[in-house]
Amino acid sequence: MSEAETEDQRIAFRTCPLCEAGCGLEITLEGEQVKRIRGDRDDVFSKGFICPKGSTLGHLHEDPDRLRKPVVKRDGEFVEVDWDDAFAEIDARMMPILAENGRDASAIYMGNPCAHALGPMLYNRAVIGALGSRNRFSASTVDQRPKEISAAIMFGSVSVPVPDLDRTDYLLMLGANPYASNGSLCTAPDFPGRLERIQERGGKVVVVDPRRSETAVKADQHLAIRPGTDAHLLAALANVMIAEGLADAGHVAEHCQDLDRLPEMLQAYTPEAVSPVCGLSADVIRSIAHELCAAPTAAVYGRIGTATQEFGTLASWLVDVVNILSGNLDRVGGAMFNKGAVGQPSTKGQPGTGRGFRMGRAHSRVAGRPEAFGEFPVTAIPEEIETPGEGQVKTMVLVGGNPVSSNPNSNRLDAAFESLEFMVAVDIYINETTRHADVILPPPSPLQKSHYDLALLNFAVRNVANVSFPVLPLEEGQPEEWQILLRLAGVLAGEGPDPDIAAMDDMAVLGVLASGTRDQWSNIHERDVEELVDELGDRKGPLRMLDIMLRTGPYGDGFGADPDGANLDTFVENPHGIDFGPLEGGRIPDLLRTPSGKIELLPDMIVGDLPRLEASLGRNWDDIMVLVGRRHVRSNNSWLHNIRVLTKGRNRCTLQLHPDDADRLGITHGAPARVTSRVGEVVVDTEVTDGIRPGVVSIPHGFGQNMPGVKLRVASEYRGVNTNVLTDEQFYDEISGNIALNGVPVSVAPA
Ligand SMILES: Nc1nc2c(c(=O)[nH]1)N[C@H]1C(S)=C(S)[C@@H](COP(=O)(O)OP(=O)(O)OC[C@H]3O[C@@H](n4cnc5c(=O)[nH]c(N)nc54)[C@H](O)[C@@H]3O)O[C@H]1N2
Ligand SMILES: Nc1nc2c(c(=O)[nH]1)N[C@H]1C(S)=C(S)[C@@H](COP(=O)(O)OP(=O)(O)OC[C@H]3O[C@@H](n4cnc5c(=O)[nH]c(N)nc54)[C@H](O)[C@@H]3O)O[C@H]1N2
Ligand code: SF4
Ligand SMILES: [Mo]
Repeated sequence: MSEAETEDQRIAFRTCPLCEAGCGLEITLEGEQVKRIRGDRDDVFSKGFICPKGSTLGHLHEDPDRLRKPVVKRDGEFVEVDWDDAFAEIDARMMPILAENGRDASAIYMGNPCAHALGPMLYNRAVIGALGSRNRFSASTVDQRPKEISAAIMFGSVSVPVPDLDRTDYLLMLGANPYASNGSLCTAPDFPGRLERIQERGGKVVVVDPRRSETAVKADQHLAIRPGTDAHLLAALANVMIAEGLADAGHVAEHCQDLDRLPEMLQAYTPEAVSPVCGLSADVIRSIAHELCAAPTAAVYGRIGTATQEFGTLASWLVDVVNILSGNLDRVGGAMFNKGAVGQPSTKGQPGTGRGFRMGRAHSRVAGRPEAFGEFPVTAIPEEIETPGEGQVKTMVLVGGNPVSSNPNSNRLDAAFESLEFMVAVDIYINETTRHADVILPPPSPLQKSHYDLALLNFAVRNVANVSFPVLPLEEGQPEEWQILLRLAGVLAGEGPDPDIAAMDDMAVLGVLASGTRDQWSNIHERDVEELVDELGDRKGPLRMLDIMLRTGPYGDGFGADPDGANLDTFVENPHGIDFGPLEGGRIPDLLRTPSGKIELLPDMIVGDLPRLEASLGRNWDDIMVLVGRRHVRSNNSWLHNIRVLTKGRNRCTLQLHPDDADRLGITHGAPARVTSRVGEVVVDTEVTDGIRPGVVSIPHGFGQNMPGVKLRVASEYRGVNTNVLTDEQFYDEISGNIALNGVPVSVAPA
């Protein structure tokens, strides 16, 4: 245990909410002043690891540009108002537009921090319900939607297998750079350290990335693949395993449907056929296939580079096909499934009882893009705002997102947002997108919130859980984020500017408990709802919801059914979290929720898209330059650039360009280059480096805060550009509709 250094100091612990690693923080406070933040050495999962961002939560809290009161736009300028006035403004201005044009004249966009905060995770659904619009969008379709779809169709629920980093002997990693990102769809604080330990125990790490990323530098082998061709490579790995008799799915074989149809589906993808496409030698491809099968244990892991590209769902699917064929799915050291403390579809119900994944239950108005998980792809946002007619989007609700920075074709989207009749944002900053808002409702800073990684702990490489409580009190009058969202929901439901949110919250709890007591799966089956409510005590809001989820989850007390089980109070007593043990193998078939009770290896959606992949084998892949992204450990998408300790130093928003391309194009290191795509153009500082594949350029996303009206004094000074001015909303993965941010055709010239 750490100790405070002086009598006035106290130490608090909480989970860092900034990225998916979820590191434990040890925070030293003096009064309401943060003195120091370092890694919590006693955290059961992160064990003291921290990155440069985690120690800046105090700076974020103190940032004078962070909004502390709602702002309303008057004559083009934001003015601070009190909370009642802000909600009255929404009621007075947005409701008439909805009354006149119908609910589909509105849209909602939910950004990345919604997956990192309890309020939005549990109460966005109230806002969505109250808004009553079919136009629902989120950052998921600029990110992981392909993987969610591939997991849902194969396993029947969003059960995404994660590489068993701590026990594997061989890791093949595609399109991920955890030395910068600290991992994604694989929750593993100190991901870099876990990789190094694979090597220390004699294992091998292979990185597939068009750039020699920080992770590739540390790997045993780096394959500088051509962007957008991971599906080809993975199909070839599967092809070799099948053709050379190496494939052995092990214990999951008997639970796979269509295993016998795979050879025919993948026969075109010989190493020789994909070699010119991927830009990798056939021998190397063959050797990776052999190594994956020969290693005592191995795991294939693909992330953003494999998802946000032209063949995103096929690549995501193939990652698990290769895991299956190499005998590594669902076994120790392979690709395994987490068993989250709050319960998941895979720990509720029975195998063979799932309804199966369905998408396309609705289609967007203008381009007819299919819904998935209740959302349309973000690529449909601009046209839905621009195109007149019934259902034209005229008002927008934005929760924790900055789409003008993060979504494709930013210039078009920016103009579309500008044209909205009304927009309300729940956000802490006035940035590229929220500058278009009419009302901004700021939630408190992370240090004033409770926290639990409801979504991300389901992808953790151990079964762990950790609840955090506020470290600092709220400012006078400041509502919690869930209260803001519920009040907004009440207004949107037509209850006027001051709805009874306590009653709404109570109703929500009764609803959750009632369905739990009704359903067979629950350990509160047929219990009395009122009695259960009493057991929950005085807590309100997300913590009460979380308590229900923990109690009914796999380690929970079942409201007394298992006196040794956990509930929220257990976590009050365990500020460093609770470790429920390593991931368990052999969970298939129990965790499957497909209608067949099997792994559905060749779903129709995949079969329908494979011809597109096969046709691309004949494409001329040379001769065009393509753009990819990257991340830096000191950034977090678009919104931490206002923290000076993170942005100081050299310009990190550079165009990485190979020396051969630089020579050919006549561009020198440090000089500005003009990058042009179908939709836009930027001028950006060049960084000539042999750490990128010839024919590929890279610009990180999230920069370019220097726009009129943005109130981010530090970030606006930064010499960066918005790379999404170049990315193209017409370039997307066919199945999921997810945007292809990588492999975007561009031309480059001296500026
Ligand atoms: N070219 C390119 N573009 C990309 C990517 C890429 O790799 N390349 N990556 C994509 C990915 S993976 C993602 S997830 C998206 C992210 O896309 P978005 O979610 O649209 O963008 P963020 O930059 O994460 O913006 C987060 C917003 O939330 C606000 N915020 C911060 N904390 C809170 C909070 O606690 N509550 C609320 N209500 N608001 C908060 C911030 O001020 C900011 O406005 O970007 C995508 N864009
Ligand atoms: N420091 C920091 N950490 C973050 C974030 C951040 O902005 N900053 N964002 C968070 C979010 S929202 C997410 S989703 C995660 C993402 O986490 P990661 O998936 O690890 O994302 P990146 O670090 O962008 O690494 C992606 C890599 O893919 C490579 N790549 C690009 N195109 C291709 C391709 O076609 N094929 C292959 N094989 N590789 C390709 C890029 O060169 C890059 O090195 O990071 C999270 N963590
Ligand atoms: S790695 Fe992620 S969770 Fe850990 S301290 Fe850094 S930003 Fe926070
Ligand atoms: Mo993301």
